[in-house]
Amino acid sequence: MPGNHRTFLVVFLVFLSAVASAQTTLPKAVGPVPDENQMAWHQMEMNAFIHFSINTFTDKEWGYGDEAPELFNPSELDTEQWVRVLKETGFKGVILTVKHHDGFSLWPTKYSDHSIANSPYKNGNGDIVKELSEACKKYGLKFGIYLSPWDRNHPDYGKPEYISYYRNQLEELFTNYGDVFEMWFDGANGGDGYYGGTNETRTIDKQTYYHWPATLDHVRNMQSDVLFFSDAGPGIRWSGNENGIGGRTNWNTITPDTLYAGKAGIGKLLNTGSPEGTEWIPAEVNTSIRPGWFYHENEDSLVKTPKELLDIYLTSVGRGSTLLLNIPPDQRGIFHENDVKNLRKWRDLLDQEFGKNLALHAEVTAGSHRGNVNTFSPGNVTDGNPETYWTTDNGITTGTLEIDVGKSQSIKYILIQEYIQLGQRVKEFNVEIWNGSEWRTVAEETTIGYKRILKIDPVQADKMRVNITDSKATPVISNVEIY
Ligand code: FUL
Repeated sequence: MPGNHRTFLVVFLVFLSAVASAQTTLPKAVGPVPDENQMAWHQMEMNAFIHFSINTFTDKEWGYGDEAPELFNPSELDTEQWVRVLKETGFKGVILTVKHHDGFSLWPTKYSDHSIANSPYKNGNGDIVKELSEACKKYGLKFGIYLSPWDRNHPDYGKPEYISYYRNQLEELFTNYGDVFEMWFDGANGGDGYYGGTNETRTIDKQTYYHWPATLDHVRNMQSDVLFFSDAGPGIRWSGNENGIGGRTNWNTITPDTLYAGKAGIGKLLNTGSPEGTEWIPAEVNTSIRPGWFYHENEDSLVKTPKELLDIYLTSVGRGSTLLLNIPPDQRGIFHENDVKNLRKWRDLLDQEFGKNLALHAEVTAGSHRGNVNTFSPGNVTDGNPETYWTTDNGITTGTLEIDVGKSQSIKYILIQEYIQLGQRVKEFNVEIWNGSEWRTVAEETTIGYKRILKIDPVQADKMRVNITDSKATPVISNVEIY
């Protein structure tokens, strides 16, 4: 063989082996990816919100800020009852309104008299932030806080001095009660209030008043793992409504530059996110088990039914979001019987609907898989291991997974997960079932994300196909379940 031919052959072989090894290496991440804390948050799936404060005793949703602390007097407060019920029904974390818009603090803050220290509860020696954070530790749930930026009691609200007050309160909360997994800032800010007896209307510039970047840095210096929720993040974004409805198209990415808490008209964008978003800021779906956020006796008959809660589960967790479900303790300081009953029945319903995964260890085939190596084989989506996945060669952005459940069975739900540690990719997919004689399309959807659960009209089938028809890059699917 002449020398130049030999050189060509060697170069060609090196080229071929480079192509082959590129296909057997892990796919590169595409776009923004979740950080470790966000990933842990995705895996929590369901957290509880607890609205409990002076409003519980005045029968209001928004206190004006002039309520006497003496009104706060729960007779049977038991944070362990809250946490036990939440644990039993599948919640992984709890976020408490430690101070709502009325300014009343549930812990004995040094910086204001408008707190539990001046209430009859435990003769002024109570601290509900402590009680709940300890109950969470005991039962293994994560603890989070909602500290309303708006304070209708504080005389300095609207002035620069209030920002120091707000930061001082954050210092107490982030240094005395252990780890805080999520910090919730709501968008309602400014308006009329008591404000130290002036009874006036105070407005603030929502974008600049709180000096958010510096305030968040201040918190990060105390606890670096905390995730900040607000309309636009930076850790977690709002889903744009309070009805429990995550986006049917739901990108975990969004470009936050011009977004801020309380900005009008951004609900739709927050609901769907954007495929080209520059940051990983997933949506949290917050809603209440009752019409209001706080307990009102006249809503005792309006607690959401187990079936309504299942629907909310499907439009939140089932759309790749984390659910934050509010359960407000009553004036006794415990969850009301009706709420507990419906939560438990909802849990039973979830266990019944998602009790047996028909796809677990089922046989799976795909048109192709990356590098033709086992590491990326289609069987990874039914192996019950969230760390393994099926993916394709670079440049291939479509693909079909065919799952054989062995015999004809009734199918009602299909659950699919992307391996989002490598970015969210799938833009469009559909599901077909084999009814014995032909393939029939039962769902046509857009995004998958951390988890997608599709409810279909129950059908008898023995085979199912998930067809990825468009993706930002090679699809990376870690899990498929069938119920
Ligand atoms: C809103 C507040 O105004 C409501 O009272 C409630 O706390 C809800 C979760 O956030 O912004």
